[in-house]
Amino acid sequence: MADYRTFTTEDAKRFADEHSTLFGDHSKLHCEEFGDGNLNLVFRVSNDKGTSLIVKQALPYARCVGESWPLTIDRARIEAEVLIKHRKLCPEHTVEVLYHDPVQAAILMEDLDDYRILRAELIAGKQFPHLATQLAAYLAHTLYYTSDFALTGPNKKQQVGRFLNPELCLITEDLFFTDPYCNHERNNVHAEIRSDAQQLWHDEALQADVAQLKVNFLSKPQALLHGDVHSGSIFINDENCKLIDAEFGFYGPIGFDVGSLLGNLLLNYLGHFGLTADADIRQQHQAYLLEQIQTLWQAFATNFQQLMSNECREPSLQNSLYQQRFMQQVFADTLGYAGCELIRRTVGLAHVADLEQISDSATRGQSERKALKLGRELILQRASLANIEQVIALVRYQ
Ligand code: SR1
Ligand code: MG
Repeated sequence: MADYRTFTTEDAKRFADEHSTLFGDHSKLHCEEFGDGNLNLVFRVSNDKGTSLIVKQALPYARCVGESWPLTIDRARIEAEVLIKHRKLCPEHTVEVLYHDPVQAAILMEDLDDYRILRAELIAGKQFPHLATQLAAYLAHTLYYTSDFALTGPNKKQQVGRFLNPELCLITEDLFFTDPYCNHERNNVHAEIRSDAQQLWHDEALQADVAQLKVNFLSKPQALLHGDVHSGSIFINDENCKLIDAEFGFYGPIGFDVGSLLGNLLLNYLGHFGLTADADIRQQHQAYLLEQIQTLWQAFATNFQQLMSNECREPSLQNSLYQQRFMQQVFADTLGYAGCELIRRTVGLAHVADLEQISDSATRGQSERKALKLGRELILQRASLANIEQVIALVRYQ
């Protein structure tokens, strides 16, 4: 930490120039800081010929709160190592890390300047036919090849140790599983839904199930997760999508990554009740989202099952009955974590634009109430919902 200094645009230019040959010898470089995320500085460094790279630097505190919330800069190492590992396992859908400096907590990576952020695109009502199949491939490959099905016991334990990530996990433990279920000062509850939020603080049955999901999160190191698969961590264009921002990565329950994504697609579905006034356009977009949700689970489960059947070298895990049970448990976890994501993005610290951009507060309140209700049902019914079709039916009923 002694030699760490917060980058200026000049530092970011120098860093990009020193660690890449892309710009050539005599390039005049430009740089802007454009990060609007919760935690880090993000610079775009470019030359006159239009070549550009991204420099991301972890600040020693959470940017969205300020220096009163200190945060380890080791998260940049975690992010770089998770992305490098995930890119080896799924190069098509993982951003490329070119260099990582652990002292400056800085990462040099490809600029996805011909991509856009998925959340903004979905809010605008854009549709991407291959979204679910591409994300299912990313999730199945990264999660399968870092699980007990693919790694030996000793290797897996070593990996778990490299990615403990206690400080960032604690953020998730608090923001996902604790704050929304009590009157916490970090929460952000709109006046319109105050009484709905209060019900969460006294809902013992729901809190018991959330406690179970939290314990799973704390103590089920199934695979190396991305750890923050929301639609702001996904860049997309008409052909492809790529995951960025893996600083919350750690060995945790597979359903956490799948469920976070599912939850974000549902938030967009519910947001469109207030974002899109024209009923035909809204229904068409919502039908697209439900189709993608169905495909996401089906393609993820098919990919993962095929990998288990064809590639598993661990004899006891080759048992097909065990594999079926495993997928059923991942499905239940997925639904539970999707439910938690719906609730924490509605009443917790970190909201999403899918709901925040609904301008009329009463209309926004209706979407938020639906998010709380659907989140609750997904959590409570996660073990009794037998398949994704039943989940879709539950969503349609909202
Ligand atoms: C203080 S960090 C708030 C949220 O932003 C990140 O992207 C994670 O989702 C985290 O929960
Ligand atoms: Mg992030």
